[in-house]
Amino acid sequence: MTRRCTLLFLIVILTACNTGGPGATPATAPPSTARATATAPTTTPPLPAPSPTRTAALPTATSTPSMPTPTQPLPIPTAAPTPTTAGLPEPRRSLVLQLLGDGQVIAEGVTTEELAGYQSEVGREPERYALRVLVSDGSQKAEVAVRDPLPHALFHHLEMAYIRDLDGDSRAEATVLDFTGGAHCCFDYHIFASEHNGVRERDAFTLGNGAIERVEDLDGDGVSEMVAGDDRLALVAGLAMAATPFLPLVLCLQEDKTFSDCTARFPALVEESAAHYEELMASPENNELTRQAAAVGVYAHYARLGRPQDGLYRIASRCLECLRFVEQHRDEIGERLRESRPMHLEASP
Ligand SMILES: [Ca+2]
Ligand SMILES: [Ca+2]
Repeated sequence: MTRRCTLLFLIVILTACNTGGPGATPATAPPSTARATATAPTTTPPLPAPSPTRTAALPTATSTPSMPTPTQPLPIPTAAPTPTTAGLPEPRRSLVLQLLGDGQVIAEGVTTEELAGYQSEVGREPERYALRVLVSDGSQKAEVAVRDPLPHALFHHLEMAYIRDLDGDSRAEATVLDFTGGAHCCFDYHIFASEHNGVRERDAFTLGNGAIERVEDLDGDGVSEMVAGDDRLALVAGLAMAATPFLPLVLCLQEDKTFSDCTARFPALVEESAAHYEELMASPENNELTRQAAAVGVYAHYARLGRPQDGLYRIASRCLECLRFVEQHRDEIGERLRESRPMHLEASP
């Protein structure tokens, strides 16, 4: 009875093998070579991939630039770039400068340097021409109001200075620099954000001779600050422009999404900058003018922190002649310190 059962069982198995029935494949484990070929496509795509693409690319060999592109991108997607683009779709921001003649776009570029060829023509009949500066996020555009009229505006230098998140929502804003040179020197900034209703200008300000040096979250609250140069002491006390001490200026985002001076919240940064001027002031190798200018810097830094006496004490202990100079111009320095930065410009409509 049991022998007949075993025989029947064997017959069933044999017929299953011959017909290649559904139970056959999982039951009979594939030979090691077969397993290797079967698993190859899933486990080792990077290995066989380069050679097939190389041969596949051969027919298009006439277009030589396409050759390196298909072979190179293969390893790249497995690296860092893919996860970053997998997040929120980040707008593709760019700057577009259009020169209009009688209302029509006659030239387009990214910088005024690219439109330089039209300067003399525009200079002859400026009223016929207009410069349109646009910030694009890939789908929407907004206009940047350039302060100077033509033909002077063609001598500006416009660039996308920063594409950084300025309000902590993980989406970058575009900070456009309009370096005006000439009449209203020099560093104008326009900040644009992509919002539900298009690209909007959030703030526009000028820093005079001071530029934004970096964008960084100084206090770790998740929102970046802008660290700029503060030129409020330019030519103070009869000092030459080159000798003018620059103060640090920190700009913080306000509730209304504009930026305002919050330097006093970062005393360490101000003291670090003051130390630089203190060194210049104390060094006997420097001439009298340099030391006096540096002393103005030392005083102004501490005055900005609400501790003018600290500044005077430091000057007195390292350069007594400098103290006399600062005392002599203290009112004028004080007046400059009461100025406000940044100077806001009228935002674009
Ligand atoms: Ca943002
Ligand atoms: Ca911050």
